[in-house]
Amino acid sequence: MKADRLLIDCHAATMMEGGAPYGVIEDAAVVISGGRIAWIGPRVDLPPVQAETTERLDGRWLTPGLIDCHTHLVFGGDRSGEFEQRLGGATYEEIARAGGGIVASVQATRAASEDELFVSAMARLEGLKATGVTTVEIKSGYGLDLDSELKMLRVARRIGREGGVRVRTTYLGLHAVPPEHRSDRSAYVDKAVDEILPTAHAEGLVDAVDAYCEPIAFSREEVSRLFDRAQTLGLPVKLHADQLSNGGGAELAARYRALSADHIEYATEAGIAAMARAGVVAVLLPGAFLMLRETQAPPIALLRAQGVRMAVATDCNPGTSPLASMTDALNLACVQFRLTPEEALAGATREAARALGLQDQAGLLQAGRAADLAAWDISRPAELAYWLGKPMLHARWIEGVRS
Ligand code: DI6
Ligand code: FE
Repeated sequence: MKADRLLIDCHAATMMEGGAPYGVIEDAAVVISGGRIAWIGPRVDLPPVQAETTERLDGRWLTPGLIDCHTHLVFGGDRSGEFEQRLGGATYEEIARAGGGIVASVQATRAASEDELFVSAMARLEGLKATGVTTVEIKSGYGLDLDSELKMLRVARRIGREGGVRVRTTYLGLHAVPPEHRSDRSAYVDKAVDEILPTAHAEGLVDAVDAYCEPIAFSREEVSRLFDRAQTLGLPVKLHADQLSNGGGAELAARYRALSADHIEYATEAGIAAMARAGVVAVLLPGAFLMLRETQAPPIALLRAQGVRMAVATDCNPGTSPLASMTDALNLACVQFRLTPEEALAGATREAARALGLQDQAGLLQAGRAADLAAWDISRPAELAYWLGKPMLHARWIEGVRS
């Protein structure tokens, strides 16, 4: 077999289900050809290969490239002042209702140029890349008018072209009511549904549609209007659901066969059952849980019992989750939500791919998939969820190209 690249002298945590924990192959070999994994298995079974490059990894571990399936990576300004206010006793809801919160980021994002947004997002992206991320989802939602939402989404696409990661974009039009519509929220929903989403979609800027379903944000009825339009356009949906209170978000996500319902701290047993029936992935966001000092963890036992797939993401955003490390997110998911390190790593690979509709392309080390890989200086896969702040990454490959 002819190939571009052969990786040897390594162990692989393939994250394939049904076999060894983490889908481990000890003393593995990986053959890469045309940007895809052409062969992976124990080195003793390796067929004859003529590879242009052979790389010895000195006993390091390979995993699928990590996938951060929920971020708000593009935004102007920062909200460290609100962090200080919260430490002084103010709550997230109080700050939001007083015109701070998301709306503060909207003002800063509208004021920023496309280049400024690109540069500041790239600085945060470095933290994700340094922790093995090869695919990142990026939401809009800090623009909230046509030009600013398009601006955010164009920056996200540019990150996909120039940033050294695979990017999936999400239109998060129903994130907050923008200040100019405070007295007329239904006109804003109309605009998001009838004008902004169709325009952004026509420009090829939208891979999925999201909304923030919460009493401080949008109601189920408002979200349904947006999701109906997304379905008409053939776009998959996701939902910020049941984070701060139970609002039936999990059921709503299930009704629309959403790719994912994210947060879900307050989802009920009925909501989880509906997600299970509809195949909705639960995206767990332990950074927001930490920063808001929440006390009610997502119903992990119910998710396991119902067989709901669990992904883990950073939710990197200026208000509730200034987290730019994917391995730290794994640790927080284990410590706060009691995921096992294997569940957490699956949540940042196989299940995160599913939460983005990429389950046939990424998220596993398997022949036929994109050669998106990470090599790590660790002695066991669980170390990825164990350390906080320790650099462990040796190299990343996207479609077989080392970076
Ligand atoms: N994701 C969000 O979009 C909101 N919370 C969350 O976890 C609000 C983010 C913000 O405050 O800017
Ligand atoms: Fe979010």
